[in-house]
This record gives sequence, structure tokens and C-alpha cells, in this order.
Amino acid sequence: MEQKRTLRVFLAVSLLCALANAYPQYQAVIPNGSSVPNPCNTSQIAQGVGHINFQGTGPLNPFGEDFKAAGKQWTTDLCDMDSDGDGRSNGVELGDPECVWSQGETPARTTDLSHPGFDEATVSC
Ligand SMILES: [Ca+2]
Repeated sequence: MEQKRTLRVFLAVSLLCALANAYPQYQAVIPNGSSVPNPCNTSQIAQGVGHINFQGTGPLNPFGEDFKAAGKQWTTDLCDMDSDGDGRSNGVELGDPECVWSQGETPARTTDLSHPGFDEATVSC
């Protein structure tokens, strides 16, 4: 009896964790995908870079829409785009200014990152 209860609690917690981090596998598909600062609190990481909600759920932001249109892959075209219209390409924001990064590699830059889906100067938090 106690084991069934423990299993139920474990499954519920697992489901909540899965929902909170909707698609963490996409973090590995873009450069520095697990290190993009939350534009509303740069001491935190944006868990869902492609979503309006920084935790990674719900509607997509402009970068998420472009990522989806690119087949959910990091392409040269996606890298060159300026999804959030802040004057910096997605590649510059994510540390791949030359658009040469491939999955599994260390990006050219791993610091001074910014969010490709929100213009930090105008985002409302
Ligand atoms: Ca941009």
C-alpha cells in the first residue's frame, strides 16, 4: 500500500517536472541553449528560449516561431535572423556570431549572451 502511494507521488512529481521543462531537449539544439539569461532577471536562466513564458511553456515568442519554421534546427538562416528585432542576429545573441556552431560543440562565445526572442530594452516584465 505504502509503495503504491510512493509510486503515485513519484509519478505526479515527475509529470510536474516534465511540464515545467516542456522541451529541454531543444536547449541542446541551439548554441548556449541552457545558458540564455532571463531578460526579466538576468541572474536566472530562461528555461524555454522559444516561449513567451520563460519557464518554457505556452505560446512561442518570435524566436520560437522562427526556430519552428527552421525545422527545430540551428540553421545558418535562423542564425542570421534577428527574430526579436533588436538589431542583433540570433547568432550574435546566442554566442555564434559567425553561424558556424554545430550541436555538441562549444560556441564561439559563452558569455554576454542575450535572449533572441525578446528585445531586452523593451520587454515588459
Ligand atoms: Ca535579436
